[in-house]
Amino acid sequence: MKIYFAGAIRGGREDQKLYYTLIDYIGTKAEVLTEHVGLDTLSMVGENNLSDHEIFKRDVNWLKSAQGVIAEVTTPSLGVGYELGIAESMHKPVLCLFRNVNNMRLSAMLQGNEKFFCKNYSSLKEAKNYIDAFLAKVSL
Ligand code: 6IA
Repeated sequence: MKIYFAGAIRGGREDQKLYYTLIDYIGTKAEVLTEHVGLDTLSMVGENNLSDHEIFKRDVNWLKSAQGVIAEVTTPSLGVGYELGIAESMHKPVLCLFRNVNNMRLSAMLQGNEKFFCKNYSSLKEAKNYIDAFLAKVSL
């Protein structure tokens, strides 16, 4: 099963270590197409061996080939929001994971979309449980 993991890059790399941990976990159960999102070598500037247009085309093709999308959406990112819109138009199942921090709330455009599985979590264990439930649904 192929999973597209989405997380902020130019939106901010504060949660990079968390992305790495989640990707590592998902990778024990599925193929993660976008492992680079969790790498500490990918800065806010991003990959420099590909043009923005090449990255866009590659990511849209990966979205096409994925069975599902898992996004860590705590750090707001235009790119992640756009990817989720594309995923919806492709009828892909989408899990949005939002960390409970400082009474922040997830955008209504994600939280209010009944086609998305949006989950708030406070611990890694909780996030992993949501991932397990999502992967079980996607693999049916
Ligand atoms: O707006 P953001 O940069 O935060 O968007 C992040 C999302 O877009 C991630 O989920 C990625 O899948 C995708 N994405 C954005 N930029 C890149 C990238 N390099 N490499 C791979 N995926 C990306 C950044 C640009 C580089 C040529 C300098």
